[in-house]
Amino acid sequence: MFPAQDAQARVSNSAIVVTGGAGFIGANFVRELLRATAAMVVNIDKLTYAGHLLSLADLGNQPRHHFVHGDICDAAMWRAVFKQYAPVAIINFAAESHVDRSIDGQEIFIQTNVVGMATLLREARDYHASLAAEQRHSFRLIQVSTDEVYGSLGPDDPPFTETTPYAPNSPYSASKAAADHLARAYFRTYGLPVITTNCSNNYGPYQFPEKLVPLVIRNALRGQPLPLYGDGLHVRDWLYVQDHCGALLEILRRGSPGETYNVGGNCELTNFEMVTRICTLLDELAPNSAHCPHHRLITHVAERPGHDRRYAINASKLRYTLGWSPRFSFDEGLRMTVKWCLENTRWCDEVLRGNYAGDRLGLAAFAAEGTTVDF
Ligand code: TDX
Repeated sequence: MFPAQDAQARVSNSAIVVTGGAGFIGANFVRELLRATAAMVVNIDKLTYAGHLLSLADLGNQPRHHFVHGDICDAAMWRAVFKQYAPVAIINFAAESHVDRSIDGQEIFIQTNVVGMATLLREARDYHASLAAEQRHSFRLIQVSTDEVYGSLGPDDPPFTETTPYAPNSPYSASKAAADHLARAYFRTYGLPVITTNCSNNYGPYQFPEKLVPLVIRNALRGQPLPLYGDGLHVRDWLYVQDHCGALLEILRRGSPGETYNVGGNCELTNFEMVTRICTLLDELAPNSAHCPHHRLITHVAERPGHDRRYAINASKLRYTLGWSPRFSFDEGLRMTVKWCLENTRWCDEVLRGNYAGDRLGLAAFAAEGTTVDF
């Protein structure tokens, strides 16, 4: 545990770097930092298909938010950022994250998730070594990872803990596992104060509509099939994104270097149950939809290769050491998410107008016309 004033300095008026802050969880976390701290937020994002400035549009006049269009693989960029901002912490969300895309092609996953992390670690190590003792002591690098690195659970297995061995099954999760191992090695070898977090499936505002929840909402409103891979009985453990962000802030403030923390919602649902709940909410919140009852659109499609059967997170370490627990129930979180999607169809149209190349069932129509956004 570190002195309280160090933790305070990390989240007061100093600069905190967020990578991938134009993506789903990153954009939510940037807002959480701006809301809950006095820190300057330096948001580095490459703006790939999954990162969009529209997700940050309401922060346009916020003087504590600095956007840097950059790639975490770019060592020169890191040196310039360290020189200009002298950050007290880095939270790394920058990653390729969609399993289906990693099955179609691994290269960008290895590049961003592994080479990018290796570059960030090496540059952060050199920066950290250059700091005065006090700043060196309080600096943090948080690697935001996933429960998928632990592999797949059987129906009666206990949830993943921080000591569950890594057993990734997709090119995506293998690339995240590699990055997490590098992070661990940098703590052990160089004393870089890295903390790794492994979170379960998130849902909420600004999630790119290739993931299950926003994809189902969008397809349902358009009368398109709601694709369930295989038998639809795969289990995920769902957490509202703002609760994930709250956990990360707590870990940034009081987490111990070299530790890993599991983050989860203690909310296991089969994909079929999740999709059915979304359909029921849509029936209620969009009663004029021509496609009520929406559950009739559920369609079983081909299985995802290597599809993990079940994820479940044991988050008791975070609860007992840092006192974190989710604020939102699943019902509250899902209702807010469906409402947000109903009120933000323009955001959805617009982010899908990028170089989106999804070709699985229900995705081709995403290339449809959208509206022009003044940004
Ligand atoms: O069309 C679909 N049909 C379907 O049945 C899609 C897109 C998904 N699914 C299934 C696959 C999964 O069992 O729904 C479940 C959730 O799928 P995704 O939203 O693709 O998430 P998942 O594969 O579980 O991985 C997610 O959680 C962990 C994120 O994408 C990862 O980035 C995160 O690390």
